Amino acid sequence: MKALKGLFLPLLVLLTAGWCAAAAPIEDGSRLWLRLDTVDGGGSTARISGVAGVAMTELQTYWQGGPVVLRQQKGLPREGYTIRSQGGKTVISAAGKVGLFYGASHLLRLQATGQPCEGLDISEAPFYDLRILDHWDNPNGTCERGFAGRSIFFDPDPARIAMYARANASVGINGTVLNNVNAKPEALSAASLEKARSIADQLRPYGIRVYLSINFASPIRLGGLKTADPLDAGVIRWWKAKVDEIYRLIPDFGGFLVKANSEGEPGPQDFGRTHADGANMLADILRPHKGIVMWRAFVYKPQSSDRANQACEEFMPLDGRFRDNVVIQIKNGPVDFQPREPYSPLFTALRHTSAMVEFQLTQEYLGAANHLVYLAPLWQEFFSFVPPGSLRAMAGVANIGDDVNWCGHHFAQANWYAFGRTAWNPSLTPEAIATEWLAQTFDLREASLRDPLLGVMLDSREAAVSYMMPLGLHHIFAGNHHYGPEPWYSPRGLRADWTPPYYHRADSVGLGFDRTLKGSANVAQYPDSLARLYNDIETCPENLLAWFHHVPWDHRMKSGRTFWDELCRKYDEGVREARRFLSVWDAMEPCIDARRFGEVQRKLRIQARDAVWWRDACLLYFQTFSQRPIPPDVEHPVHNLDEMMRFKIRISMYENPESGYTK
Ligand code: BDP
Repeated sequence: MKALKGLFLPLLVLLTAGWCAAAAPIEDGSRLWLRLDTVDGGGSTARISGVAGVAMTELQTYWQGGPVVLRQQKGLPREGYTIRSQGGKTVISAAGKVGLFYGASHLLRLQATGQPCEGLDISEAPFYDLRILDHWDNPNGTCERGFAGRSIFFDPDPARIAMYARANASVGINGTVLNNVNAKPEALSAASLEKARSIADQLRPYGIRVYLSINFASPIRLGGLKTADPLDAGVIRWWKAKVDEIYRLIPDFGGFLVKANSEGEPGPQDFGRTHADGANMLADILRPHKGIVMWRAFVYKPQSSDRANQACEEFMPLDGRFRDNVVIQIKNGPVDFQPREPYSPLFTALRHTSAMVEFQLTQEYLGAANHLVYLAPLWQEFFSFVPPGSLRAMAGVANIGDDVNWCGHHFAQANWYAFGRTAWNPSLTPEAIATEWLAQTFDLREASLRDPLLGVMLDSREAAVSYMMPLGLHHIFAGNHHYGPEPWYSPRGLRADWTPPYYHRADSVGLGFDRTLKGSANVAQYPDSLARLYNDIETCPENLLAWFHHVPWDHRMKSGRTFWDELCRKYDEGVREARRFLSVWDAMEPCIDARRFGEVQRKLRIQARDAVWWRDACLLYFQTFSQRPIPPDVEHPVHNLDEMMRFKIRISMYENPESGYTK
């Protein structure tokens, strides 16, 4: 079926390409999905009436239709809105100005996606109160795991910040953490706070609140105190003064994000206290200002038990001991933003503590800004295990930088867009969101033109899993920068859990991490029905097999093939998919403006080459353990293992690799 798709869809696009708008003007992607032409101001002023503010400006600038009335109305949900067609007018009502902007954005989206703008009777309210982007931006302007240039907050350009605000609000994002979770104490210096104030002032009209990541040792490293013990009176006084200072500058400041006792960052445990002691101290100080604490559960120690077990081990004894303005921020999976992980069992284990999910939009483990990977299907998979209603909020690690097109890859913008839309309404399907995005971003409204590309987006995450780490494999990335395969990476002296062999455990018997009751017992952290399912190699979903089991090379898969043969086939399938994506895109050339077409094509070529690199490196390396041939119907490696092992990309965690393996 896939092969057929590969053959016919590009052909279909070619045949229908005649319907594309004639040679679209060059675009650089800087307008994101907000590409409506501006209308001439004069006539529109009269057409848009009612409450003045950003909603009115937005409509005056972009709305092409008939009269719109903006109305403030009590009794509607805080950020919700209604849109009704009444007597030849469109009436947008909301409790406040932000709701009006959301309503205006909805109306403009209908226009931009070519949907009817008459006979409207729409009523919307966000699913989550908090829909927040976490920027991993450093005081020196670099972005940790950022692949789209430098921080937009470093030397903020007001026009750029205004566009950032509009873009976020257009999809309902209402919070932003300005700095890296690996926070420097100077994030709270007077100069940084002044900068945060200025950004907060620019974001406020669009309903976006500002938050900061803090370094738990700030009282020592910034305040000159001897301790940062959360129960120490002097420390509490220091934090209180700091919080008061922040709220004097930013009266609607949202609160703190805290990475504590994790990967070398300081935390309450350094002073013999618990995560709850640390979080509650801050929460009590923030409470009078209505601020919150997002306390991360991303904790693991070297040389102790299975890394996947550790968040539950640390946080379950504290369940119910956190203040109600503390939310535990948990990565979707128990290890670290891998192409596929089961959900983190902490979500279903916590009973008396608020939790929020942290997704990663920036593609640290998904080909950086070089690979097209649409993430909404990954989020949907997560929500099929963790009901959206069991969470208090949704956070996404931003993929935004000062690159002209914001995200490095034009299609990475779709992940920013989809994040906002999903946080607004988690029941929107990945397909519906991508359809909206393609119509707005590339003017692809015609199903025959859009659908092949929509298919690429929807299949892209599974393809990346296939060419990188299928069947439950995980964390076999190159060291440090995490771009490309290095399943053999194991420098002497490095903590084991920072090396791929810790995760894949390849040996002559098989491949994968035994997390069953006979192994690390990670399965026991899941609800009983799932624990049983995962514990048994015969019932464990095959896409998580090597996550939960050390799978014998000759284990029979549902297809009847051995595990080794299936692994080879999956890797190869991923390569074929990546090539198909390129051919679908190539056929779109008549429909896409030249600049964006060329830029995406260049990236898709890198992706297809990288897929081969992944397949060859992993299969050749694992073959040294399996000692089995690569099946004849699978494309054989074009590289050899020595070549692959010698190849190193030398980049830091702050840049996008120019290209992958090119030989
Ligand atoms: C890992 C990243 C690292 C982050 C860390 C975190 O490699 O750069 O600081 O997660 O989320 O994925 O704290």
